[in-house]
Amino acid sequence: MITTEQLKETEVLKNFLSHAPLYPHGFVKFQPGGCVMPPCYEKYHHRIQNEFKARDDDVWVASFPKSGTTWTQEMVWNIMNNVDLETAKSESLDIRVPFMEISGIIEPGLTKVISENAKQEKDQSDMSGVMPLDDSLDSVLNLPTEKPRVMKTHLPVELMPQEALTNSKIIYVARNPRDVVLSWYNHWRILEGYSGDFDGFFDAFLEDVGGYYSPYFSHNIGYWNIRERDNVIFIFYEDMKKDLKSVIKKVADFVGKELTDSQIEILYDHLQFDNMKNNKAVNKQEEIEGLAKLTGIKSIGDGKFMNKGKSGGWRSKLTEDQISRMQAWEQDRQKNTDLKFQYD
Ligand code: PPS
Repeated sequence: MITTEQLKETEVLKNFLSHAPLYPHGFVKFQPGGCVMPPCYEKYHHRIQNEFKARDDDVWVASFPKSGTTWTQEMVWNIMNNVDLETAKSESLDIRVPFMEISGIIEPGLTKVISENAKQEKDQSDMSGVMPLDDSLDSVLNLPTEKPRVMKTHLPVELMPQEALTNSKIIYVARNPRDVVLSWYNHWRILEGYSGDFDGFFDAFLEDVGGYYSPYFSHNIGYWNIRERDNVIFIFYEDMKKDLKSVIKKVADFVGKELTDSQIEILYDHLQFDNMKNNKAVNKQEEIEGLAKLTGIKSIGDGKFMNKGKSGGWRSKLTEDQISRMQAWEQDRQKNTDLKFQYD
């Protein structure tokens, strides 16, 4: 049974929310687990619990945001679909691998603005890249039954449909928190119109209230603790950077697909950062532009969704003080786990 709890109104939280125009009602904590979400999520949570039914062959890509989800989605969809690059390049990833709960984290007022503006949009092509926002759960429920569904979620284990955690294949991708916080800040600037500076955002991240799906560590540790189940695999962004072919093989093996050497070569090339950055089926450029048009929220800064695509960027971006605060935070949050990250 899920309950919600108010967050402590600290200066750090107030500062964060004062720069987050899409969340006028702030955030609450969902218990058990303590996941930070907008209050409107509660209703969607119940819908997911009641309406979602796992299918025998379901496959999930799960993660804390900014951990390499899109990269993993594209890898997994291609593994599941015989490296069908023709479809992969022509159909948006958001349609092929829908994000189950996205509608639930959009405030109802904004959903209304989005759908009214969408109705007024005469040129339907402007909408082509936008993910199904008005009812993302439906887009998952309506995926054809002829082939396995591949779905995206950022839900922590406590909020996932429990039968999915036991019956479905789950590929969890994790990335070190120092690069995640930088990528997350860029995300909030370009997608949420976040107008605050990085320092305040960083403080909120360390206080475990830096945006929905926080806290970072309990999210990662929740999946880490179930990684030995036969239906779960835990992979790292940094390993994908270092040796993508091995990760492709490992994941293919996990989902029971055999790829030829030539398919692995083709997929490896397709998944390179520059190729994904220039591929409009996955780079989210149309989504960001479409969303800005529909919500009236403007991106701040000139960041891109496919922004840097590197490991270790934190070394030149975080101050010495931020690095030592982050290390202390990591040590504290990792006291009772053997989960370790790679930082370069
Ligand atoms: S989201 O919004 O949570 O789904 O974002 P997510 O996809 O998890 O993370 C986005 C970051 O992943 C980087 N990315 C890649 N890195 C390397 N190679 C490839 N092919 C690739 N594709 C996506 C993307 O650039 C974001 O990281 P940053 O550091 O912001 O560049």
